[in-house]
Amino acid sequence: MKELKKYLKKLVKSPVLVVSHESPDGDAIGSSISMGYLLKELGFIPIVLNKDKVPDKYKFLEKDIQIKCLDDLTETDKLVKYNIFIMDSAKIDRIGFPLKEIFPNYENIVNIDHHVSNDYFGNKNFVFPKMSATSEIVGSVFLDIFGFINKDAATSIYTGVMTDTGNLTYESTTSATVALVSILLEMKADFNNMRKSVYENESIGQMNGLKAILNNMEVMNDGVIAYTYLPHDVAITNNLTAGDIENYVDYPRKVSTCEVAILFKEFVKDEIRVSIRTKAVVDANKLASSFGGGGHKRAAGFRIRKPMDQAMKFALNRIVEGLNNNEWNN
Ligand SMILES: [Mn+2]
Repeated sequence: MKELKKYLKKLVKSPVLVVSHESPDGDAIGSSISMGYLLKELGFIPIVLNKDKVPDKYKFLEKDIQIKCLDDLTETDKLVKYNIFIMDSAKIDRIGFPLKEIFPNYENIVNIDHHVSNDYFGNKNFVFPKMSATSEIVGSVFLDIFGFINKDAATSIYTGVMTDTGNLTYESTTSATVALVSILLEMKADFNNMRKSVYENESIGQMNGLKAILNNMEVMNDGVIAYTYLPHDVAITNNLTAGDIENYVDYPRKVSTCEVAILFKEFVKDEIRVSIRTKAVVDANKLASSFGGGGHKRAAGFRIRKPMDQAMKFALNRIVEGLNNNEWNN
């Protein structure tokens, strides 16, 4: 963390771009907006960018700093020699667009992340797997440099930390995480607005997605595996994006016997996104890595390019086999 502080304080004034992963979640948005505020405090005029639109529930975080899409940038904007900060992304391709093609003249990649599966793709890498959220990294370095965090940045960091830690209940939560949250509240983070926007703001379409997910839920292996799926037609009819249902994998995890919860999602035909959550024994990152994905110990994901029924059969067979061989234990 000292290294990151030193790096930021010595950073030569140059154009900066802040990017986080596609289908952004609370931490991707919280960490990139708060990084934008931090860079602003340091005297930069940052551009914060994401391949995808900000999900409605996180729009309340866009105040002085807003998140642009690639279409918002002109051709001249794209030719600038940027220092590019990439937030909350374990691998460079998580940003969802070819960096070199879109920004051919970029100078430097600064990789700021907390995924254990991070592959150190940056020219500078600040990877802290013990941090509960990338937003926690930004929060602690912000505080370290300035001794305060402005209200809007504090709200962004709060949102990233709370959404990535299951409201401070996952194992990734440390006493430092809780201490930071306490400071964020002192800095007037708008927790009320966060709760209303993020947790009490679902559309009927999302509820229809949830109905399908509950309807399709099954258990196997004596209930150790609980899985369900979101069919393509339900996703399309209800106009659902990954961000809309990011937490619904928590439902199979609620089953008492469940150790591995799985949600298969088909937003694009024959491209199945698989979310994995585990409770205590199985390392979700190891499990997902064996399918070419990755993530954290309790939350990870991967993709399978097959029709839904084949993808489910393939993944479930392999997961049963792996669990029987204790392949992915902590
Ligand atoms: Mn994160």
